[in-house]
Amino acid sequence: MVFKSNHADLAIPEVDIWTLLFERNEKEWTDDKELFIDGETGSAYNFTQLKSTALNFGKGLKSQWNWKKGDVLGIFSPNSIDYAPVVFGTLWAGGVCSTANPTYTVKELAFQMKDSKVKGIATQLAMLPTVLEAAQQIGIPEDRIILIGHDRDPSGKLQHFTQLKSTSLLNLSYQTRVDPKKDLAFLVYSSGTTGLPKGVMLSHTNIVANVLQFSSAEKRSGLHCMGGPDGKGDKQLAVLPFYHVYGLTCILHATVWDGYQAIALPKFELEKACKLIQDYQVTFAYVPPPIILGFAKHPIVDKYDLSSLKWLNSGAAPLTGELVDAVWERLTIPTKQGYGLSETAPVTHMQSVLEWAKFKGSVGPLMANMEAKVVDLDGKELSVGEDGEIWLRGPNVFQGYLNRPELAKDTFSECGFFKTGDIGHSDAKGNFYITDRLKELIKYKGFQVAPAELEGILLGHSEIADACVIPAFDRERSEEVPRAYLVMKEGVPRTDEKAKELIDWVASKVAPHKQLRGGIRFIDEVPKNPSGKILRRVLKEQAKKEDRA
Ligand code: 4UW
Repeated sequence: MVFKSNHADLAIPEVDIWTLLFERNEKEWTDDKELFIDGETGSAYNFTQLKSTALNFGKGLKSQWNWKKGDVLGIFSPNSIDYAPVVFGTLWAGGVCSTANPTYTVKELAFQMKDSKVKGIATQLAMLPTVLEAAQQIGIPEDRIILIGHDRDPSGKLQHFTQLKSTSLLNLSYQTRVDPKKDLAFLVYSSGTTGLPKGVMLSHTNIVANVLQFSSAEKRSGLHCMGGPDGKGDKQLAVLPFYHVYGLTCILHATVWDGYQAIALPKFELEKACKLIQDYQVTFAYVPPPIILGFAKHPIVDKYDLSSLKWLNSGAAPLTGELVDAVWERLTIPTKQGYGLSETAPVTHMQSVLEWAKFKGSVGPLMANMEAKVVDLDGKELSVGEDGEIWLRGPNVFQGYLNRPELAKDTFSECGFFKTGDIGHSDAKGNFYITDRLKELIKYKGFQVAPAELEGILLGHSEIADACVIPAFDRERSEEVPRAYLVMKEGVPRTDEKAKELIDWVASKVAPHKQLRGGIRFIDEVPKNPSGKILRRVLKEQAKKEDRA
């Protein structure tokens, strides 16, 4: 059967993101309301400042960098309020943003920037050594690197994004027109169901649709924008990284659409987050489960008055009912859940805050304009209560993987459903439950780890004959972690010391979230099917048994 959203379809306008957010006739709040506030310095952008800074940047790109429709800007930065004008200015100029994880190594950054063919990179001073090296490797000249954030380049060589000059040529002062349905707005990277990270092509319409779907779901939840210049109204803690689609749509875009205030922190630190909640009277936060765990269990939380918080929303990784209960017992606030993927821009399911206790463990019903199928391994459609792979269709579903048209047939069904690689079911009321993962992906604290990437690195080691990386479960911290099963070459000791040496060796080559926190196990052979495909399930089951023991 096809599961349809319980909510009436929304009219999704055929406009680009800039037009939706900035060329609007009506909004419930005034232009001088501060939308993005830097939690560390207190500096802020109100709507007017955001729009004019973004416009200046967009004009600067066109004048100084000869920016054309479809040109790509790489953004490599932790959360900064400058992320907003840089993204929106690039979109105004017809560009596409390729947003990268700010903890990437040179190699990881160079891979994404090259793959998405960036014309320039926006970054922060502290990250310059990584960017300069990556840029040199892929042939991006130094004058195509611009800074965002507080710090300026002491050598004066690199421009700050606010310094890009625009000429007065008339044709450069108009927004570059795009086709919202076809033209891309973002390239975010995801490994999908298998293999290495790939550019997820998100069009303007994908994001416009998801902002509206998400906003209407949250309004049903009782999130209201009562804000005005006095700062009243709903405020969110913006700790989800803006480079990730969850922070990009649900914070960066939704804040401008709905007029909440977003208090931005470059990095999650529980004590700083608690202090900001207390000082700014934050009312809600979108966070992954490890942060929920902090709110539920960490002693530091008791030092602060968090009574302004109305609810938390968890997503990006599984959340246990015990954790939901623990938050309620400590803070007397609901923790609701959402679900989505980079490929769906991202939100597809959203629990209402009014139903968090009734359907604990559910990610909620399908959002408006969405349809789903649950299918077995042969593609047979299943019905209510039966677990199978979740397939999704809607205006927020992406355009395919960049430069990988051959993946389309495995990614989409014949009737245009996107195959998520997640396993779950719907109950009779349309609430979905995610119960397992069919795909290879590992999620560490909500961050993607592609097993194929770690296996590639491990196979490059002179002592390793074969490798398989799978998700293990760290029971103490209640989180998924990558674990490697290795076949060593003859004569190599299979000792704890060797395992530690290899774990450190991998750590020196990857971003922190990809480290082998689940350890290394030595085996005689990686299980494979007759055509040589790794049978991950076998090792996943083995890991499950080990982790339970
Ligand atoms: N429970 C179990 C969940 C859940 C989950 C995601 O890195 P990506 O591509 O994307 C994300 C998106 C997170 C997200 C989107 C919208 C939303 O409302 C929300 O909460 C509000 C979170 O992380 O990884 C996608 C993969 O992450 C897993 C699942 O395996 C999915 O395919 N995942 N949310 N609630 N697993």
